[in-house]
Amino acid sequence: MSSYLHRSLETLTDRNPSQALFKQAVTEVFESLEPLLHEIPEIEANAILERISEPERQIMFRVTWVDDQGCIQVNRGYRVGFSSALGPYKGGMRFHPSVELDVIKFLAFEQIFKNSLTGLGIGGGKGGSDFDPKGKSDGEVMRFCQAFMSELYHFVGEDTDVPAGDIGVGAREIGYLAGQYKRLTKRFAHGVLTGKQVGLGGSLARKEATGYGAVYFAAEMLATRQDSLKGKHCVVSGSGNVAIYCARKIQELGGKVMAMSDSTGCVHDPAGIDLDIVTALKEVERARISEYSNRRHGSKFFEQQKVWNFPCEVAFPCATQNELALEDAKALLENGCQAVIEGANMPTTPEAIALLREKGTLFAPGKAANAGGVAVSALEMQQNAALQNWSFAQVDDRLKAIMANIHNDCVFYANKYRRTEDYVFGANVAGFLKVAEAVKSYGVF
Ligand code: NDP
Ligand code: 2IT
Repeated sequence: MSSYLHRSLETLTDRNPSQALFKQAVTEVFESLEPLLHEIPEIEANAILERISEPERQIMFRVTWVDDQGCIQVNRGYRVGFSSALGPYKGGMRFHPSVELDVIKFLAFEQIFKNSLTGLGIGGGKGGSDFDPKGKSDGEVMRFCQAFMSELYHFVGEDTDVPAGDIGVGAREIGYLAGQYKRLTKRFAHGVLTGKQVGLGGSLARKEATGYGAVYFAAEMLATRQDSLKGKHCVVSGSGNVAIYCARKIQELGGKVMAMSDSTGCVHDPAGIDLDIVTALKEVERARISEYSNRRHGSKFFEQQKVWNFPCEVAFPCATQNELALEDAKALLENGCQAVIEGANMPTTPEAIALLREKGTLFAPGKAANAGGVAVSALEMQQNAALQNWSFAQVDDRLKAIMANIHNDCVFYANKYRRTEDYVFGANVAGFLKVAEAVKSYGVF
């Protein structure tokens, strides 16, 4: 390891003790940059690694709201603006009890390079809260979102920071946040939030974009081996926004989705998952995935089990970070898995990635494969700014083209540095170079 890289990672650990996820995300990117550090001495001379791994701003705030029993509840809100080198901070917000600064920092850091890969002029940010939407009434979710935006509205804006959804935050929550923004500022929330319902200025195909984009990326990858998703058995973890539309597109392209999951366990369906049931359970009823087995003859629910133990040729982790560990990678390999495409952010542990790569499995990192969501968010910003509404097909065509470009960029840099099929390397280098150039061009600040 170069001494600059070593020093940068040591400093990072010293400055961020007990932020293991943030360190994991930075280490993966920095290790990919090793060959560039020798070739481009300006990276060290301009302290790019130090600057790129320290957030420009980190906002933490108290969120106080009243539950249905009339009790006062206190949560913590976060918004990290990591890098505005390429544009306003852009990234989702996560509402989940596991949220803490470490989680938001790792996600915001990943977002810098993902957003750079889209080529759409957006910086990297992320936010959220330890609020748990599960089991909360609609009124409670609304009051929480109103309280959250009452603090956040000072910091967002179309040229500064544009939040969107992530785990636990979908169109319902974005609607409540937009409503409160409007109430406080007397301005329409156009351009300040993305992932809005279509009636509030949202983009068609935003809901589908992350999942569809991951499958478009998978199709591009398989095509490099003269292969396709047609007839492939697939497993998809999670059953939220990303997982559902990933599974839909797999089926549209002729693949068969054998298993899906949530945090309680997974369902396996030998006839292939019926997505109308999953969508009704998750988008309408907000029910648990175990209910699927009650509605579909021949399927089975496995409590607290992951989808990785079922035979498949292609696996799509679409739930959460570090959900695919070394033993899961071993199970996938034993069962004949040929490709892993990350719909979620950092779902595969470094040990699992190393094993999959060593065995020749195609592996797509989230910052490339799940960039479709944020890309269509940027298209939503374009539509809002131009007071336009594009058709589903127009947005979907742009999404397809963007995913193909990201794929090409990954392959280009992997080949350039003789790291054929190393999409982790290709994505990190392609994403980094644009940001590094911008940071340098601005001068020191
Ligand atoms: P949702 O809230 O819609 O769904 C999340 C799914 O993952 C649920 O099935 C949930 O199960 C499961 N899950 C969440 N946390 C855990 C956990 N700790 N252990 C096990 N299962 C868990 O979120 P999204 O689909 O939007 O997000 C999924 C992933 O994709 C995240 O990593 C997110 O960062 C990433 N992503 C999202 C994008 C978007 O546009 N929404 C864009 C790019 C990436 P349960 O309901 O039981 O908690
Ligand atoms: O991780 C992600 O890219 C997202 N949650 C989507 C961010 C966005 O701004 O649409």
